[in-house]
Amino acid sequence: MNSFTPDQIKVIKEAQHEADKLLNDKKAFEAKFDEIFKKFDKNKDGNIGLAEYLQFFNTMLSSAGKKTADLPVAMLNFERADKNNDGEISKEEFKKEVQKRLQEFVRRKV
Ligand SMILES: [Ca+2]
Ligand SMILES: [Ca+2]
Repeated sequence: MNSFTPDQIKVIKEAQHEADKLLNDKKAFEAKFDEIFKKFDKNKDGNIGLAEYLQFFNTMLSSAGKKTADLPVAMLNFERADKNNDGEISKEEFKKEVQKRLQEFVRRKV
């Protein structure tokens, strides 16, 4: 069951198509990723901290038509993305996270 309207489904399918194209075009992906990274690395220290990740996570959920997540859910995802457990998500770690999210998004049924 989902509660999307036909218009929303159309928008999501278009977004999925775009995401799929991005995943298959390394150059386009890198450009888009840089844009996303700059947008969420608010303090420009080259890492995504927990507060910055929270914003990313909730932006992602709302753009997928979902409610924003509880803090524990976001924290769990943050810890998973922080592969070397240094308390911050580096640019490389964040790239893997964004790729994984895009892949999940493309595979999602609407
Ligand atoms: Ca930062
Ligand atoms: Ca890290």
